[in-house]
Amino acid sequence: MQKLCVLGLGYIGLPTAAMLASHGYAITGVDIENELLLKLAAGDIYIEEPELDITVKKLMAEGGIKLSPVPVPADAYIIAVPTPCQEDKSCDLTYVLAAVESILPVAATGNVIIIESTVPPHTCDRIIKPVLEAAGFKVGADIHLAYCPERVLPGNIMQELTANNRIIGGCTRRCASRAAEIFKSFVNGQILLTDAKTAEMTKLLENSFRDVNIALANEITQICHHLGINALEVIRLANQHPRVNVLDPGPGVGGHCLAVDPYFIIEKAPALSKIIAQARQTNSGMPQYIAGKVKKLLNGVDKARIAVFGISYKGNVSDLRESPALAIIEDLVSAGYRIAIYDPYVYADNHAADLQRAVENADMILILADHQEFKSLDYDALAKQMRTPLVFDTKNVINCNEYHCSEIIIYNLGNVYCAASHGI
Ligand code: SAJ
Repeated sequence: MQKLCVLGLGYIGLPTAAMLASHGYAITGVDIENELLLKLAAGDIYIEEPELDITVKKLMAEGGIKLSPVPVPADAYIIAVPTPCQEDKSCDLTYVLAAVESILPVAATGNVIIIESTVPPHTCDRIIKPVLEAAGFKVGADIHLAYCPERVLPGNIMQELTANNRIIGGCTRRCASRAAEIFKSFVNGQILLTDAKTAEMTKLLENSFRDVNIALANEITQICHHLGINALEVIRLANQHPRVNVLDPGPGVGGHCLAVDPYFIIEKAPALSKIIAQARQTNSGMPQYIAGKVKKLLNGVDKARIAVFGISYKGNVSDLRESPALAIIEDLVSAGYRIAIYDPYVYADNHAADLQRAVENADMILILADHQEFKSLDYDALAKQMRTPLVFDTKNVINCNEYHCSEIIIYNLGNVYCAASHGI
């Protein structure tokens, strides 16, 4: 049985390790966080993903995944460690390089080393390959290096790990084909071979495209508000065109992907990355825009109390990384508003009690994440417990048509009826 080390047991590494162990590989999961290894060994699966919990627990019980703080001799190594943004928004490769260095003592001729972490273009060719060659290996001859970006959607990782097409970018064609052999064991989608720098750039383009599209939606929404036009209706109708697909406006763009990856292109070509940089600026400005709308809506309400519904970076996940909700809350707290938070994914204790406590005497329900639960709440019933029956729905989860004859006043990001008649 082929032995494989997965370095980095986070949102991508742990599901990948579980998937490979379920498809016939002898897996050793490696992580520098001893705390995390202890949690895993105790069956505490710290990542909420459908099917992940059951799969990992079963594999741990059967010895399908062994754990180690350092890499062990194996046939292949997959590196899925964080690549955070530094202060200047450039990519921090510290963890990736530390992972590569940690493999060197056990690396052997014929090994395959696969980078899954999102990295700037030319990282494999110009930064990782020299480290391996300085250790005496000839990349493409006696060791193989490839870049294989993941494109799974948090909240649906286990399903997308097998279904999605996969890009395999090798430092040489042989590197790509050696890495492809591993992914063919579980990927039902197409396996698309290319070179490493193309694969690195492709991954960044995928997320930059999505970030630019969302920025267009956010910009159109601000323009429509200014012109008294319902932005959501404009986007809905525009998307009826066979070749138009404008995404949804929102309170901003969070997560460790779209909010970070475009900067890895900008750092390599700042003078040329104009649209990409502007999109980042537009999306990063949305929390301030939303906070400004909240203040307008609550103008004149003394010591206003706001019930924030949803603080994770997107609906139906508990991940808070780069969440725009946190920036909005910080702005409102520093402006003197009293904030109560209700997020069934982040604070999974007593939902009913938390919900009541949040809305009691509130002057606004501010929806900042599109959690499934928020789509079916009875806002009329909640309004009866509020001091001011007001909802600002920045994720457009509420069907306003259901509340036309009720007491509650609902704004969403495009609804000009609310915007114009109440001057937001
Ligand atoms: N968002 C909007 N409007 C939209 C869609 C999303 O404001 O129409 C916001 C979300 O609320 C969230 C942020 O953007 O704050 C990112 O959400 P997302 O739906 O793009 O999901 P991510 O960031 O969790 O996953 C993305 C995906 N990339 C693409 O769809 C191109 C996923 O496939 C990647 O694997 C992942 O980034 C990654 O890890 O790179």
